[in-house]
Amino acid sequence: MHHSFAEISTEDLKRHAAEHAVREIRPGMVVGLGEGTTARLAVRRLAELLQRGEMYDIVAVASSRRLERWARALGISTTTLQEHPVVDLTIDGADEVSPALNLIKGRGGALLREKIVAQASRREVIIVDETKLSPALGTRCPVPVEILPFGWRSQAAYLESLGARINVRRNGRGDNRITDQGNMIIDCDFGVVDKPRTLASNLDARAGIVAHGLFIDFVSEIVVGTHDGLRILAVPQPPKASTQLNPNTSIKA
Ligand code: A5P
Repeated sequence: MHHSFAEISTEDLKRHAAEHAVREIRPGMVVGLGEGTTARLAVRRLAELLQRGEMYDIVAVASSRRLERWARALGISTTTLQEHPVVDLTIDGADEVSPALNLIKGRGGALLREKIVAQASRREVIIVDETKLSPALGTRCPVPVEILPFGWRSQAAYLESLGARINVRRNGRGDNRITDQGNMIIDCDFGVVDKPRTLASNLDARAGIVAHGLFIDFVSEIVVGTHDGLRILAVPQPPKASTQLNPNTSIKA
């Protein structure tokens, strides 16, 4: 069926990207699943294919407890990284995508598990609609930072010293949002992040900061739903941050 451009909603753009990514799943795979409305469209699609018998013999690693429950309810067999430490293909969303194909993630609050799953994945396929593309990280959204509740005000001060305007994330009841790990999230508005690698290493180096939403060198492929059709942005080199056990060697997965 032909749609005029005006009829295509953001939801449709997300769905096109999600369906494209799901086509890359093969029987026998361990599949990583991310949080967010776009990634959930992929989960729903995968469940449909399984139900119809058009897909079989896959197990999924979910990157949040809530998502795991939901995937199981849809009939997807779930597993853990304990049982399957290497994931064949992960499909996840993103909040912002830079021209270098680096990401900000974590609006859904699952950034740490999403990063652990991405790091364990042979391929990390990111699905977004075109509104997520930005000229530089930090243009569209703040950088979520997951911190241990212990001494959190000292992390808040550290984040401010790096130039962030901070916002402790709260839930609907106005309480601090608590992650699956029992930690807090501080949304950090750094403005446009000129040096994402430097910022990432400053955050990685700080005890008490458990994770941050800058995903640098994690991506294999980005599927973008646009009004002109799908755009596939592929990373020529395999991502450095994933599946290598020793970053100083180049182990082939
Ligand atoms: C989840 O923690 C995030 O990293 C998501 O990938 C992000 O929030 C994308 O969500 P939407 O697909 O709903 O925009």
